[in-house]
Amino acid sequence: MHIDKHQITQHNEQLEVSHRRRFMRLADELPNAEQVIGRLVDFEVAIPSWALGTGGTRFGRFSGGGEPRNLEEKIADIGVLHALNRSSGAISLHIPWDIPEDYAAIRSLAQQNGLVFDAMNSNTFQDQPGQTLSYKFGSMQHVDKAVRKQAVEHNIEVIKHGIELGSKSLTVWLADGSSFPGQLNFRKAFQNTLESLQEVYEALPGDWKMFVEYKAFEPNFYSTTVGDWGQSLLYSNKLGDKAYTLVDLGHHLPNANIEQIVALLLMEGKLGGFHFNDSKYGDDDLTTGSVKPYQLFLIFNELVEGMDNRGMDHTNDLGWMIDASHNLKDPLEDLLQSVEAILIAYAQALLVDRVALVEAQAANDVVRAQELLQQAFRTDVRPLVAEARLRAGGALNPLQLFRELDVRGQLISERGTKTTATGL
Ligand code: PSV
Ligand code: MN
Ligand code: MN
Repeated sequence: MHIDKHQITQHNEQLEVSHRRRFMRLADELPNAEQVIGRLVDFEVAIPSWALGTGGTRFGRFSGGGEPRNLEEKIADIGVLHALNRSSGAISLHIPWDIPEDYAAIRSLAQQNGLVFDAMNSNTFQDQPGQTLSYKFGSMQHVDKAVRKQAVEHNIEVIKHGIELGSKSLTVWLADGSSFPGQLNFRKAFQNTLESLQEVYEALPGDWKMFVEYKAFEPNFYSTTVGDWGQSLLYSNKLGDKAYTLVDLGHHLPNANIEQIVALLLMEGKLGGFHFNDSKYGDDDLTTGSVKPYQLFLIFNELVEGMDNRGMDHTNDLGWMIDASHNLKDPLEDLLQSVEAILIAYAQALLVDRVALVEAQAANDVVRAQELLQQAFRTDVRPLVAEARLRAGGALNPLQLFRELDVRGQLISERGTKTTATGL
């Protein structure tokens, strides 16, 4: 399955007149439309290899068919997304779900699809076939040094795959923790984990970053050894300059103020990576922006403010990735929706009148501060996002074109109905 340039051009020609009308009206009202469009054109968010198949729950999985059966097909799927929206030009792999057999062939396939390799993800939360020791009671925290060593070696292996593919970062998410009080000595679990992470850190190339991802609960339900941003920050501070905290939007306790967390991590120069999704309850991994779009905007508001304050490059200085997957929608349509929601929230954050906000804050003008944020949030920026996509060579309406071209139907005829993408 491949999308041709002329299919995109044809689609754009059909929509162009009404798009231009809406775009001109909006651009006319905004002081910085061109600047926002430039930022949107540059923005890229990585797609994880495991989001391309229908996600399951522990109660069942309902495959939609045409799912990618190997790494090559996963790259092809992300190629389709990127051709449509020009903002998904990176893939994040999970080892051992995506072990590349022929590096040169995989690299060249990615290149043909306009993709680079984003963060590599290790997996010590599942036992793999042929593995000697079990992670049932944790990996890097384990009471047995031999299990910890196995986990460290796996992570070093992942780095090696990443070097071959041109990746520049390793994301470590650990399921380590305990499910019952008394099961674990918290301090020893922390120390063991730190020591293991240090060994992995030693193997990190000079130009790589390590992202330490935290999560409040699940699969352990009493304690998690990298359970919140405080613990992640402790690890990354102790590890060194190449280690950063990774924020996954679904990994907090209910009502956590994620925008404040983001602001402080940026202030400390320790925010490294981001996993986008949305949730109502826990780590629901729903489509980004589908449940709490205002929160997503508030997070982007802090990201923009914090990155500008530190002179950071919006596109390259943080690792942006979607980490969502669920049971109901076509996974590719879902990802198109997530990317759109991310770009909308980003564009809205770029519209905030920062000078006026600083003045309102200095004057304790609470009402004015709120108005300024909501003025930006309530602006319908979709024509700006579409214009950026048009200028970058993408489709004015990626989801509509995806359906018009019957991409899923074509994938099903190529791959069949009984497909299971590798992953969770
Ligand atoms: C864990 O819930 C997580 O968010 C981590 O990023 C994993 O690597 C990913 O999901 C895939 O299971
Ligand atoms: Mn995640
Ligand atoms: Mn998660």
